Amino acid sequence: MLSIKTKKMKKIILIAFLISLYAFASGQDMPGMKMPMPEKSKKIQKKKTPVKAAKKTVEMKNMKMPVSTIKKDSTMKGMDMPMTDTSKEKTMDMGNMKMDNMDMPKANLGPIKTITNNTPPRTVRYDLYIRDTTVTFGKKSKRAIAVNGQIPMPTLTFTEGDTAEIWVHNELNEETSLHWHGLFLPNQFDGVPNLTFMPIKPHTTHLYKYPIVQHGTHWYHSHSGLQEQIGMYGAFIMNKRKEWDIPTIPVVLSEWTDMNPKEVERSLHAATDWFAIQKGTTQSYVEAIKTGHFKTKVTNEWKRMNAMDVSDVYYDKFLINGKNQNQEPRFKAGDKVRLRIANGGASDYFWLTYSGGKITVVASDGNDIEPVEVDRLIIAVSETYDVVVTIPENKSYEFLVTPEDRTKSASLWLGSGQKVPATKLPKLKYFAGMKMMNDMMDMKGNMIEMEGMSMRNQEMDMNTVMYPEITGPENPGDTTKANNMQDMKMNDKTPADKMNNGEHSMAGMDMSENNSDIVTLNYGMLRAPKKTTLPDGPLRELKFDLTGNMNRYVWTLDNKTISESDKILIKKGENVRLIIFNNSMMRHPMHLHGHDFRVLNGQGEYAPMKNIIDIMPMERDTIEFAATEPGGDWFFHCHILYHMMSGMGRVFSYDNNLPNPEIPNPKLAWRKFKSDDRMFHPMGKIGLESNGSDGEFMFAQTRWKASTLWHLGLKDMHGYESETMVGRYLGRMQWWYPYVGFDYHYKKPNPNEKNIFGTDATNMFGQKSNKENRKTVVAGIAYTLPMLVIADMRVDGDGKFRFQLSREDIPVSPRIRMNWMVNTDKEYAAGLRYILTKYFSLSSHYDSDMGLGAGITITY
Ligand SMILES: [Cu+2]
Repeated sequence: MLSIKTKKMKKIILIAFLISLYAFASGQDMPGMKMPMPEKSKKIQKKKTPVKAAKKTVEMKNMKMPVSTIKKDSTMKGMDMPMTDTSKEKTMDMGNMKMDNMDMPKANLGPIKTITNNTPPRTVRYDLYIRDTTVTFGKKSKRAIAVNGQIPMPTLTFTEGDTAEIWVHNELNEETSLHWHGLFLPNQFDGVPNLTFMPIKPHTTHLYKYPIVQHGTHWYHSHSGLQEQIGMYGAFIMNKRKEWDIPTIPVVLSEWTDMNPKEVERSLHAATDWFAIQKGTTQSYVEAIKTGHFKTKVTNEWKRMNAMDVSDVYYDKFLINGKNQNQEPRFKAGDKVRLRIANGGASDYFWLTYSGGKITVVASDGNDIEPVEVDRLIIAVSETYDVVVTIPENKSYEFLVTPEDRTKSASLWLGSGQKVPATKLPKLKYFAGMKMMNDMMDMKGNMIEMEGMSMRNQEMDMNTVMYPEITGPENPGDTTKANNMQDMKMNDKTPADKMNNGEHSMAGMDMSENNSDIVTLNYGMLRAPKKTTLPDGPLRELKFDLTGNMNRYVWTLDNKTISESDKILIKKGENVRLIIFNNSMMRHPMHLHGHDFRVLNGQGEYAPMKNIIDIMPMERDTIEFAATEPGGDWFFHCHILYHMMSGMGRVFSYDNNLPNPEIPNPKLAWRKFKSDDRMFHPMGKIGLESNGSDGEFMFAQTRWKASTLWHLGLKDMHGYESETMVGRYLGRMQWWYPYVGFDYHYKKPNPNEKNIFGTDATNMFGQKSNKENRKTVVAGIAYTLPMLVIADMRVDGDGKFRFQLSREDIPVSPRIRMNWMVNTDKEYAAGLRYILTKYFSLSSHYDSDMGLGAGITITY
């Protein structure tokens, strides 16, 4: 029997739940409610900037940026910036933080001989045979696709003025396509299946024939499904009539996974963190506590974020021209070598570093730029850069290619003799990154824009806080770093503090003391050698937000997928300006087909021309292009393969409606084109334990989810339940999930039941329970609360209410996940799972109906 007092208590608790749900649902904190974190009262100290004689560095420590909504002041408190005019030295080099109007580290390549091609323009024919093959790049032999027996596909070389005649022989048992990335060509040859032509059917031949009207380093790849991930990428080089007479090597970068890419895609949608486990980047509570970042972790989950990540997929190998280790021994001391680098990876950015000295960047996306000398650069997915490196002595120098997540690397060795390795990039400081993300994101899941700070064109790499080579080690035990760390800690205020203070600080953004002389390329440094101003014409301005939802792996523009949006009509002769804000937690390499755009990077009339723009979180970038094509549909999309497939893109369509001879049925083609991001992915979790089986299986896509879950005890008194539901996720962050379904519940009453809430014959609302024999429809709404707790309110056809709180997959340790659930039907459960492999975990859980059990859980 329950006392009246406890009954009252329960009602109070319940009401409190409901009120808090309402409060969070409306996206606001309760008045006077604070984050559940202790406040810090330490005052922030300003530190004097050490101005060294030759190297001018700027400290961004304790840098605060006023948030636009709170203060309109654009001064940067606590930020001292000694402006210098030392021309040779890097001025204001704050890691990657470069401010406007600064001298650039110009390069002096010295005299380079040129060679003139006097062969008259001609038709260059290639025959490409696309075949299935088996490779062992990783640990196992796996299926791949080779062209003419090669991975990467053969390098296709032309000279400006030639005509390309490329015969594609599809010997696969599936459709394929080839897209010529960065090329200006008639739309019907652009190679986007179901958009610019119909896919190349199995065992047929397709001819691409178009004039070569430009020059530079480009590449080509399949635009069908996930074929690009398993070998369908290659270099596409268009020489000028007059080229530099130095050795030139096409360098195609890529990743390899032993996992079938379809499974990669499904796993991303299934929100498994198996890739993080493989990378060792789970960022669990145990790791957080061990490294003193407990509060950071709590804040992160409070803001409903999952672990910080810089890349989505775990890869088994990284490849340069199809090999992990490449040798080019033919070079001698003093040789200059031009590398024509294309990132043919499906989802990874790469750091490029060289042990033989500086890297001189001479072109980007096939367009020449004023040479610029750097220590390193990052190449976005599908970008190309031409760089020149020098062989200093008769040794073998390492050109090191490191994926952004720094899990592994690949090397190209230039020269022969003693090996001179490049410095490996140290592991990322994930908790520093997490802290930064916490500060960048508000409670509604929006990236806070820093006014008065130019967050654009990669000029300020927020990820710098994660780079130990610039911001020092994660947990320095040594005292030399004590001051440094002290400063970082001072910024360790809770978001609530900051909001209260009306300011926003970039916690831990210290980019000064260590190695600040590393010069990293950013878009602000790219300057075209000739004016790139657009021809006169009417200007169209379009704005996009890059949006996404990590948890459900939905990637969109303005919260709409490709299939949810219409084509954007443009007119020949007009100039189109795109202002793009990245309101997501990941960087996105946005690519426009068939046109180069100017990147408005502060270089005025000399803005560089590119076809890819990497946009970091919180950045607002502006690009513009002249609509010069006679017609056609031109794809504009994120080039991370799995982002594109989930719908991150748009189609620019010339409004003159010129029929495309390659698309006989445009309506059907358009429908097929949109099917990629509408795909449902299966996923599930099946527990087989000594007390019965608990599980859930579902099919989900961008918005819709159909699921069935069950609790099957071994005895009648343990109960049997099965619930099948269909629902739709709402809102940009998809925190809301209304659903309808059918619930079947049978349970034999247990007279000896030991329920902590007393008898479960009635629910907490005082309604008589129908769980003994429930066969009824249900309707409800679930909402994701801070700490990633799911609140679920539902009513069934018998008029019974149920309110439930639950949390899945709490990352206790790198491989241990915890879950719990409690509801007003007086049901509760808690469990632990130790992840053995991607699909199997050891698990144990206690359930108020089924008791304690242990066994295995299959995750799919
Ligand atoms: Cu993307």
